[in-house]
Amino acid sequence: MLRCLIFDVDGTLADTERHGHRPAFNRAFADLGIDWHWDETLYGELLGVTGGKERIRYFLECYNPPIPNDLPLGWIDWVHQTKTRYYTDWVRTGGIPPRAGVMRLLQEARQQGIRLAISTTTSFDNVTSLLSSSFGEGVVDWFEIIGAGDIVSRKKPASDIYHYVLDQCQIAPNECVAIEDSAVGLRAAMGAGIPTIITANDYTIGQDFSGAMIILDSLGDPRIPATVLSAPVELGGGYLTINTLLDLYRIWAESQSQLKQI
Ligand code: XBP
Ligand code: MG
Repeated sequence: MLRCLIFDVDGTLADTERHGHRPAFNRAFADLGIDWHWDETLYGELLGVTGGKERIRYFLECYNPPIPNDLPLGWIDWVHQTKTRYYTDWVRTGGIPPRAGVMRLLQEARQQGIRLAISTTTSFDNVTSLLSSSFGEGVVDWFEIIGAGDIVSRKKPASDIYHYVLDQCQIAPNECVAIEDSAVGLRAAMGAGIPTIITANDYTIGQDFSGAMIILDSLGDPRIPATVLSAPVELGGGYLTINTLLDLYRIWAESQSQLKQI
């Protein structure tokens, strides 16, 4: 039985990578006199590495960028803290709205008594700022558990953050559905045995989503219908309802029991 929906944050709940994280990184680089600019294309590549600090380190190792001589010790943390400040300042203005269909699906899930949780690579404070400012006061409390950031040592595509959430919720993976936007997120959720829905965005649309229950370009809404990229069921009205999600879950559960019989 489906008991819990586990949401990713960046790129899934809202387009925070495009409208928040990337510009905030660039402003932080400029503040420290680091002559780097992560444009849309480059940032799309760098998103293969999750975690802001990890992303900076990966860029240093693999892209051979110029580095000023006079950077203080621990400058990566400094850049990341500065970036986080810019990010949360912007988020707190309500500047990044929920993606299409997210609020609707959250509300439907609550009405049906389905539990909600979050599994993300970004920090707890980034998540709560986004939820309070763009989703509404009190929405933070809709989520039973917010598994975030450095609470686990290995970030996605490792499954640690999903295992953490399952553990905290005291729930089995096959009683949950994860909602992710990226191939790394999909690997993390599926690695923990959780069936996963993909709502791709402009950064992730061409990625390999093999194994996902359904692939959409958003959850969709009556006025902003989703494009279906791959689906075993009809998406009535162009948006994913809880009832369609329950159908998908049944199909997934049947396929699992057939696999066991083989
Ligand atoms: C997305 C990420 C994060 C953010 C930056 O996480 O990869 O690294 O880009 O976050 P998810 P921080 O899709 O799992 O929500 O700078 O706070 O690390
Ligand atoms: Mg994501």
